[in-house]
Amino acid sequence: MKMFIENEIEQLASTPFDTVDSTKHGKDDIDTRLKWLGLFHRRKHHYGKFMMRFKLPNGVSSAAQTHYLASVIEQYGKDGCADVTTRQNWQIRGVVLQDVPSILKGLEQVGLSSLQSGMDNVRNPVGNPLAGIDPDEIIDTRPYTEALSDYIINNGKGNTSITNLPRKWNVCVVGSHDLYEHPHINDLAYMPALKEGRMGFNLLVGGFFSPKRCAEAVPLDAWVPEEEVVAVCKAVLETYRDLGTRGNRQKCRMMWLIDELGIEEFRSEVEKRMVGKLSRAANKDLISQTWERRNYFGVHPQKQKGLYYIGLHIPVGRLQASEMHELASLAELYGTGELRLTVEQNIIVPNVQTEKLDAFMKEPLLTRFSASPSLLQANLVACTGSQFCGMAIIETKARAQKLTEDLEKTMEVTRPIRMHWTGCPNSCGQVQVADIGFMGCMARDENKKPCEGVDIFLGGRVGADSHLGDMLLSGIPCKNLLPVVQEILVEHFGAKRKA
Ligand code: SRM
Ligand code: SF4
Repeated sequence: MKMFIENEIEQLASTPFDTVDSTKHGKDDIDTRLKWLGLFHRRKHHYGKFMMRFKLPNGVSSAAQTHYLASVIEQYGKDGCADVTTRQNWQIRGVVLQDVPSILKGLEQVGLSSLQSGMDNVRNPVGNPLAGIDPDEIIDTRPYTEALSDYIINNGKGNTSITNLPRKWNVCVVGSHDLYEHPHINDLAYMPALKEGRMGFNLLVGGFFSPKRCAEAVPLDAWVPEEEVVAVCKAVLETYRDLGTRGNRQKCRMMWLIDELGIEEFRSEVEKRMVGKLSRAANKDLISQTWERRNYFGVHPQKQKGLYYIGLHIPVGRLQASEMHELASLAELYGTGELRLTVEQNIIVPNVQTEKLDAFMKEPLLTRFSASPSLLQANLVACTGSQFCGMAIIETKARAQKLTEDLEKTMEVTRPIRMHWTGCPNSCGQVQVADIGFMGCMARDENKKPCEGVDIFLGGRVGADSHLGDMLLSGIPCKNLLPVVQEILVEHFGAKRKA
């Protein structure tokens, strides 16, 4: 943070990479401390190159932002690419240290920040990807996710009071019955709820995934009016910062503190850090328990008459520079330049007028980013995996694509099936929320030789009856996966084999 606030990054960037990497302190800067500035050195699989992660509240990306990020990665040739992440965010790749000061300036000019996006920091605030455009929305989440982000990074200047949390921390604001934001797996989730006629939010706390333990968020029995969204976030974060354990990193997420104190004691610690009393939860939140989660692909009318949003499928969230430029240009030509990123690693183009719809749907880019993806492709999610991630046990993105294509060729399904892949037990690809989840592990082949494999999860739910899935099978070699998944599709999802 000091490097950013006092501009020491200029000095680091002007030192040859090998020189920085030759000392213990320099190595630690490169591999760990730069994560506070959103820079992740890919030492194992992309030496000398950084992944850069941002704050993109609510997943809203303007044309200027999308074009700018594309212009950064295009200078890195085949090393440069971008991903839509499972927190409706952009990540770019190929960044070299010497370019960082100019990239930071460029980011500022387009209103983006990479601050505090890794290590023990608050991650991208997630909101409803259809905020402000959905005829059925309960509340527009954008003002809240933006206010949260502004507080978290102090309007892009850095907020050092919350940059040394016991561990990472996730927040989301729910805006529709669909629960696109996955409130049950965030450390703090705001659920829209009316109390005595006032709009506000009931709070859920403590949802998280980690290799040793996964927990669904629990009610805090607290309600805040909409104007106290930031104040209560600050109070929860300060409670966690002040009281959370800082020992074994497998036991430091906020739920461990909630368990240690008990929910009432945790609540009273939060209340102590607020001005005034914390209200008890409203009797009921505004989420319908019988709502069927909607599909956002294709063309849908917005709440604004004569305007439409179009959901596009981005295969496993990966884009090249030219594709990002093209998407941003399409959004400018047909809409207002804006893109909405989703936690399923897809993109929605909002604000397209009726008379422009036909031409939009004929754009060549839609043959790659389909508006009507197949039932198996549409919700396919895959984390970074071993192509770039040093923690990965297996390759994910290409493998997820290949298996899905093989399943499409051989199976007939009648409803969307959400398949998630994650390269290791950290579960960045959220296998526990998937219909079928694949978590990377080492397995043994028929000759007892170690090979890349997966543990298979089944039965995760999102939406009204959200709950986490359980492991069904363990240690299946990846090369033997096709018949195993075909069988799961038949047995659990009513699929039929093609002739
Ligand atoms: Fe994650 C660490 C990628 C969402 C749980 N995650 C990492 C690192 C930074 C590891 C590293 O240094 O290489 C990965 C960077 C790989 C790369 O090069 O891209 C990484 N995580 C991702 C992304 C990009 C996956 C994706 O393909 O979309 C997601 C970025 C979201 C963002 O924009 O900020 C991502 N990670 C998640 C999620 C999902 C979520 O937030 O809903 C989780 C599980 C939920 C949670 O945290 O409660 C998640 N990531 C982890 C963990 C395990 C945390 C724990 O408490 O044990 C780690 C490892 C760690 O922190 O020690 C980790
Ligand atoms: Fe890397 Fe593991 Fe996260 Fe995948 S789940 S991005 S392999 S840390």
